[in-house]
Amino acid sequence: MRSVCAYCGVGCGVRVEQEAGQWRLAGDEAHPANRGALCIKGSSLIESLAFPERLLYPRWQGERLTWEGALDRLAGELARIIGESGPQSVALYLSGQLTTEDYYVANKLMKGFIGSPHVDTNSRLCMSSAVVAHQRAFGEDLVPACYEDLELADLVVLTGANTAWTHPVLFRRLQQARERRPGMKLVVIDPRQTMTASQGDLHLPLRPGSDVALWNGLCRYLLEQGLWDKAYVARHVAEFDGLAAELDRPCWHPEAVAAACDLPLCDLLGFYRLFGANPRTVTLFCQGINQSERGVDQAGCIINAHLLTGRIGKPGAAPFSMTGQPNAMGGREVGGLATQLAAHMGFDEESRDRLARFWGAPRLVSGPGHKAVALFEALHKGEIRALWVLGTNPAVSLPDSLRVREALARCELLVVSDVTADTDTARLAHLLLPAAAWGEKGGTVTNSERTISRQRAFLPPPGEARPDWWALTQLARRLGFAEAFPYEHEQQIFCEHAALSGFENDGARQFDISALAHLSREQYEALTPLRWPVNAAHPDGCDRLFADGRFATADGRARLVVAAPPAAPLQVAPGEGLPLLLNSGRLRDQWHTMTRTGHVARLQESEPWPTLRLGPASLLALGAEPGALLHLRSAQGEAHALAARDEGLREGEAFLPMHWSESYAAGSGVNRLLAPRVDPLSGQPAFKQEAVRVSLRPLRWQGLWLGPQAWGVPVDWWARRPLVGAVGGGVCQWLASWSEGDDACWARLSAGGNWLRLPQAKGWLAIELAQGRIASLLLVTPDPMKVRSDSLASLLGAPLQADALIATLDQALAGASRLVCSCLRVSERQILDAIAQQGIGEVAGLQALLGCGSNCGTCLPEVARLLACQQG
Ligand SMILES: Nc1nc2c(c(=O)[nH]1)N[C@H]1C(S)=C(S)[C@@H](COP(=O)(O)OP(=O)(O)OC[C@H]3O[C@@H](n4cnc5c(=O)[nH]c(N)nc54)[C@H](O)[C@@H]3O)O[C@H]1N2
Ligand SMILES: Nc1nc2c(c(=O)[nH]1)N[C@H]1C(S)=C(S)[C@@H](COP(=O)(O)OP(=O)(O)OC[C@H]3O[C@@H](n4cnc5c(=O)[nH]c(N)nc54)[C@H](O)[C@@H]3O)O[C@H]1N2
Ligand code: SF4
Ligand SMILES: [Mo]
Repeated sequence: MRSVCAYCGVGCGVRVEQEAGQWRLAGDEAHPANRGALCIKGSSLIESLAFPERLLYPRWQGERLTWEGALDRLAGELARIIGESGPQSVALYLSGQLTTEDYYVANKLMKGFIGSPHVDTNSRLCMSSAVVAHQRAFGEDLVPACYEDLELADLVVLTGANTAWTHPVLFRRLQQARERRPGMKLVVIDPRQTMTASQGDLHLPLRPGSDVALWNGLCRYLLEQGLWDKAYVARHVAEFDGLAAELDRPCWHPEAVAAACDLPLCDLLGFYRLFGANPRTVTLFCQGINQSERGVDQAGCIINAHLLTGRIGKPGAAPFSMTGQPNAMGGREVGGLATQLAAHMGFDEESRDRLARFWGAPRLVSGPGHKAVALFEALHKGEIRALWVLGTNPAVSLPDSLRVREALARCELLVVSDVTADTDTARLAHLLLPAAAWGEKGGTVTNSERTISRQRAFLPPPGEARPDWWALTQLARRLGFAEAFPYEHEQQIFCEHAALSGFENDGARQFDISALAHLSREQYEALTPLRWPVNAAHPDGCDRLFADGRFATADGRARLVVAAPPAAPLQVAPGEGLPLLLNSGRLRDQWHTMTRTGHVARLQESEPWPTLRLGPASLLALGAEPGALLHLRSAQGEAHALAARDEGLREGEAFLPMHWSESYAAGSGVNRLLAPRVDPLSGQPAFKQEAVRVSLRPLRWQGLWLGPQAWGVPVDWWARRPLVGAVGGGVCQWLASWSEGDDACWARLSAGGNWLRLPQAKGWLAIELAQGRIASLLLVTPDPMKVRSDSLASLLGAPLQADALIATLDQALAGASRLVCSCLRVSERQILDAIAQQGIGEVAGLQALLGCGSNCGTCLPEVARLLACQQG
């Protein structure tokens, strides 16, 4: 059966088949996004379904109840709250990981029938700056290009995107195109030298937040050098004079721009020349551009450069906003953001009237609702009394997360639909609703290049888990809207959505999939990937928009935008500790708040612990070795993480991954530190910049706990991961204490259970015995980072034998080796040994011997770096 990956916005097709009772998954060769390739996350989809705490039944305050009971209760409570405080007192918070069908029903119910405009989505944190930039420039939220354009381009610019890690299959496509056409150039613009940047022909490590200067500087250069397309601009682009006047200011001179961006002038000009010389240029941008107080302007300035040169709507030429989540684009189609209506309609009279008639909606909202950050603020104030969260974990992913938690905890009625009860948001819910997971539900999703793909169910939902659209439909019926919510199958919803996109659409809205409005159930089941629009003019879909130079504005012309100089860099308040600018983002093998990856052992191995990445000078200034516990403080809050060395950071800057929730570590979530600063136009939070102070946290003891369950005693800081190497699973947990000595820890341990304490050179090992076998253990050691936990894990369940114990301990203490290639499970040590002992001198040789980098290839630059270090 064919389906589509549940992780990133590349939207790779997968094939799932049963073999000898086991489900096997592979890439779908027929899917246009990936042509058979998959990255490590995609390949781990089947394993990811073994959720540790699957939510199987509806629960009200922890008590199991039936769906009937849950929905009656929900409808009753909502009706009461709406009766008392009006429809504006209830809200929905949705997710780019829902299907288009889920999303459509949620929006219709709230914006058309309940009459509350407060429906926003985690796409606000992700895509909303790009959405507004598209609307400003093109008149509609339209992504003009397709993935093939990255292969056809002569110059690819990746900015604010760590594509090698976050959209690996697309990056692989790009790399393969570069192998075929070595003349093709790749420029990466990112303050960090990421795995993506290290593979570029040119890396511009610009000062964070200086992107407007970089792109305005480029536009000025293009004008000055006569490298713009005068004829194209004359015919298809408006507001040229305004931009030209702005660009005349001295702050956009190359010298001034180089200073603002903190880049060598020759590198800056090198990029400008490359851009000027290559008509086939694609600029792909992602969160380094969107997640900023200037997100809309930054995206707008990138689009300006493409409009000025007419590089849009042509093969190999476009500005390309890459979407993050598998269905961020589908959410935008149905109006998932509080600032839109369905089918790319706005709140103008005509659109509202059209939508109200199409839906037969009694209470169509009159204007936009709260954007995510404001929505949670309204919740905090009690203006919103009931909130239903579907498919997202706002307690972790919103900025100022402690305040968000407070808001959630105060909420009178918090409903959470999720696949697991083990999320920071779900733990605060009054009503928990069990959602069918990927693999258990059908529907459609749209990827970054507008390709609509079918997600198909191949597993029965466990327990009483149900698709989200079903729960929403049942609620709608209970609230008295049965007639407008007749859905018994996703196909009915999809066809209605498709029909709406074409309803009274004379071409003014380019999002039009009306050719799919009459799909039968069989046709819907058999639907193959299609790139929208899919209508009378484009019955088979459409690769590129704006090919004719006509945009979705009233006069058909695109708009250039004027953006003022970037604001002054963030200042760190005076105080103790090292002042740093904190950046945040993603790791290759984790997905967001880890609910879908944290329990998969092989996805944990390359980065098992929450680490703050710092440059060598910062580490030196702190007196911290890698693995030391650090305390981070900002105006907003505090957090802890382990020190890690990253030579690719600009000095004075640090990077903390966004993934760690309270399920996986004590207070290591980056959003505890971030102020809720947002872009004024899009409301997208500025996740990439916060001023922090960092200091070393001196410890009384620390160590590793290995056991079947998590450590049960309070301890100052901990982080945990699934245990690799133990029969029957278990937990490996890093424990650290600054308030209590190790003797107190031992006294508490030995008071219960059958414990043995064995002194070590620098610490001790405590072993719990049950029926003569090792049940769990605690190794107190000054440097847990260096311990091979998989060796230790082999002790669990084994009988206590002195020789074996000593041999295993020696092995464990001899040092852990980081996993470099997650796909083929090749560690740094294996690679170094192959170089030193077998004399392998080339990446290809290492690939042939060990297999590293031969699947998704994202680790190849690291393999090359290890080789260079050993040889150098
Ligand atoms: N492995 C993995 N892949 C994912 C996800 C995941 O959780 N894990 N999530 C998916 C989702 S929802 C999304 S939105 C995408 C995000 O994909 P990306 O945007 O590629 O990922 P990020 O790591 O958030 O940030 C990208 C880069 O922006 C840089 N940056 C920071 N500040 C600036 C700046 O001022 N200017 C510029 N030019 N760059 C800056 C950061 O250093 C970082 O390397 O990834 C998707 N893919
Ligand atoms: N500091 C910082 N913060 C960030 C970012 C950053 O770069 N830095 N990036 C932001 C971005 S771009 C994004 S997209 C967000 C992501 O942040 P979130 O959306 O909060 O993160 P997820 O972990 O993906 O949450 C999805 C939830 O839905 C559940 N789920 C999975 N499938 C289903 C389903 O079918 N139905 C239902 N009902 N539930 C399901 C999962 O178990 C999980 O709990 O984080 C944002 N926050
Ligand atoms: S690149 Fe994205 S869509 Fe493709 S397999 Fe990996 S996570 Fe899934
Ligand atoms: Mo995202």
